[in-house]
Amino acid sequence: KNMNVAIVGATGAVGVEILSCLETRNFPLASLKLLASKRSAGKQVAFRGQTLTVEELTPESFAGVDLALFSAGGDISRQFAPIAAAAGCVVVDNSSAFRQDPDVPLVVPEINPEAAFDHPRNIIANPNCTTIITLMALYPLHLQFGLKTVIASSYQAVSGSGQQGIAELEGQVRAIVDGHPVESKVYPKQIAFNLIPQIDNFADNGYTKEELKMLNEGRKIMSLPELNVTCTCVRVPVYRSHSISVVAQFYKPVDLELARKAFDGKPGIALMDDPATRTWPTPLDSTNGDTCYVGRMRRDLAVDNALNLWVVGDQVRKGAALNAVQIAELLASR
Ligand code: A2P
Ligand code: 11C
Repeated sequence: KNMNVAIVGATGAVGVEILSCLETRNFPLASLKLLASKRSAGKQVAFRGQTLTVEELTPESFAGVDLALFSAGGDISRQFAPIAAAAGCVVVDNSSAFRQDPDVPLVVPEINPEAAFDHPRNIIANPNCTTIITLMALYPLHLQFGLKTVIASSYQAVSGSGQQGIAELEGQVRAIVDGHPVESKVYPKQIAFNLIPQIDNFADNGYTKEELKMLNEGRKIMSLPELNVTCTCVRVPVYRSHSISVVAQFYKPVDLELARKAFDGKPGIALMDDPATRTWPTPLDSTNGDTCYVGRMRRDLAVDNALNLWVVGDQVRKGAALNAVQIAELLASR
């Protein structure tokens, strides 16, 4: 059925991409409301040949709205998602605020679509971007061999920090090339021509919260409570698309040909893997696209029953906006 939809954080990096996904995928809309902070109220945005005006988010914003796609950060979600839900609106929330709530499903449509329909709090959580992209590659292999342990390092683009992350990288590159002093506001150190081995805050065990999302969200999405995950998340001076280097250990013996075939016909994920022709995916290959790519797949030499692989995906798209819109499409289909 056609739905009355609101985007909360419509002017942000993810919000703009949600708008684009709704447009290009021909989402069945009855109406669309764009919500952001007071700063953006009155801003005009083109959509399907019409002009929409951004409105300030208030507790009254959700009257008559069936579905709200939230992407304005955890604080806004914590404050406004329950208000929207109480108004009878189903929330698809991009923040980490509700992901571990047992009454909030955490959904990747290619993996656990049925979970989207069991949402007692009227809130559905969209997983962390690095987790979504990694699982897009690991889930087909899990179905084949049974996933036991994941050892990963991520290479995460600055757009994961929103528009301000993009602006900081661009500003620093310009400053350095022009010989001006570098200013860091978003990141604790210079990101241009550098790497930062901390994403999100530290937990007590020395891991960052971003790293623990891969563990906790991976277990919940794939219903694998025993899954072992260890991860180091690194910010890299790339505008867009996250990359993940993964060693995945399985219960069953792995076979490389079977592993390659595991991706045949699977939506949203494709092999880009041919050493003979130097074929492997880079962040630029997935940027602005819907598909995640796997390359460099090989039997791991150090870990038993394991595959070593390289995954890339557009984290603004499949890692956030597209996944949220796919969840919305599931809801609209019933
Ligand atoms: P605004 O553009 O008006 O600041 P990003 O992740 O790219 O930084 O974007 C964050 C999004 O969240 C933007 O759309 C931003 O709107 C929105 N946002 C930030 N603070 C608020 C707020 N207090 N109320 C509503 N929306 C907000
Ligand atoms: C980043 N992955 O690249 C983060 C942004 O839990 O969804 C999104 C954080 C999250 O900084």
